[in-house]
Amino acid sequence: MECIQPASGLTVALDPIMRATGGVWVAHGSGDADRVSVDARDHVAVPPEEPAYTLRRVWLSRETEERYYYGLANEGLWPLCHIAFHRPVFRLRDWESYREANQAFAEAVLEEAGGGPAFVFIQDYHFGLLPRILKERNPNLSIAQFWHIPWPNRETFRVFPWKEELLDGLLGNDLLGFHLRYHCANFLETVDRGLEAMVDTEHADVWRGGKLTRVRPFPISIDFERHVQEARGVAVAVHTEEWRRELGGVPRFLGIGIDRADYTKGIPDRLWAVDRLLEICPEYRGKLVFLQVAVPSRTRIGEYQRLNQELENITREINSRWASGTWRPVILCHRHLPQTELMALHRLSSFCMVTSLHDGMNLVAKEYVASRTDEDGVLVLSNFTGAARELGSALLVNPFSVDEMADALRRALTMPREERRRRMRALRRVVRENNIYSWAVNVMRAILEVEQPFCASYERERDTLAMAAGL
Ligand code: GDG
Repeated sequence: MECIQPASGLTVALDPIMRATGGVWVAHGSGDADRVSVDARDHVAVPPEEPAYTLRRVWLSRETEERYYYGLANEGLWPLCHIAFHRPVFRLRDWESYREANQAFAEAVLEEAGGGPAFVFIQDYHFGLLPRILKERNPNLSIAQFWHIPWPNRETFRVFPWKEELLDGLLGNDLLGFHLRYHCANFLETVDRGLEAMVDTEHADVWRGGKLTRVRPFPISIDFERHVQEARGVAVAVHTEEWRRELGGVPRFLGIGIDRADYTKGIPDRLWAVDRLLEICPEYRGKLVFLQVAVPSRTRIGEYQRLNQELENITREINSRWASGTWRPVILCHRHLPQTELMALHRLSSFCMVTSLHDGMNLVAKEYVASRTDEDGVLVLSNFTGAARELGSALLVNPFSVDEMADALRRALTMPREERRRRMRALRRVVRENNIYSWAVNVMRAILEVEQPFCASYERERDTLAMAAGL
């Protein structure tokens, strides 16, 4: 039995919070060893080597998982919210499974809360109906939800067939968080036009049926200090040597991209930008290698299988165009690598490309910056990531323009050391100061502001987090 951390921004962000506060994380048991690892109450303590919190497993049938998770959430809401030029797919059967799955999670949460007051923090777009169900069954719960992906403008959202039910579900929350103020504004406008509710745009509050929901931005982040410590550790040094060998000595210029293989991450255009660079700057031929880690994700969905095939084809085409001797400009890696190995790649590279077509935040950008304790390396970052709002010292690009990206690569490769240092310092300062603990403290503070009689019960968690955040 092996315990692995999935390649998912949500789990990477939330795990340190759970470690710091303890508590129960209610989660689907989708791994093939999950059933044998739980006790009679479907609990398992994690991480196995040093348990810090409890996972409460919820079991879904294969069909519910297929329809609720792959269907409604990932073929419907995911493309809808990313406005990614992929037509979202809406099937009534998927929506019914989404309802069912939200109900199943509600039962588990209500059981864990045991009828009393508790703080429930719901993660993501898979649980749009859960807050309302919880609030109705146990009004003593304080409920916050964080939506990890963008909220589109109301015009785009209008095509969602069950919008009223979904919006009403979300307004069961006491607090609803998005990464950006812009996403909050989109949500408020969607509610204002789509539902009977009073929207106070100035305070970003919504009243529906006498109940208040606060809507606030909380730009998510990473555990900066832990990341820095690990990046300086032995495991990373070992992986660095391994990669040096694998690459046959580090190429003169190494560029990297690290993503879940997802069509919102803009990987094809990024590879074409490398191709364009080789075309316009012959001096990099034979010297530049671009390594793309594309971890397979949601491969039961056709669109994702097609993307993997497309990446293979583009890589083959670019390599056959430019190959000479043993040199190939693009390496495509489909393996799931441990975080320490990703850190080694961060540290070996001259630049990192994060070119999502649309992304709620993007943690890879923040991880890259955290790994660069040498204050070197250049981050090329899409304007359409939440991260771009904070990381203005990166080279910001339009990910839809291959030429603009190629030009940014040229700038990255010719940037003087002093400028690289100045930019990287500024970037590191931002991520250090706004780490995952300050994110969680801000969420806790906001929920404490919503008047509740039993807030004192989780002031302790807020204080633990504030200490971890260095506040
Ligand atoms: C959603 C939103 C938002 C990648 N390859 C491997 C691996 N990864 C890790 C990265 C990073 C995480 O996966 C990906 O996080 P992102 O934030 O880039 O993207 P999503 O998964 O789409 O996350 C996003 C996030 O939620 C948090 O709110 O930022 O906008 O879409 O940590 O390093 N990890 C390992 N092996 C890999 O091969 N271990």
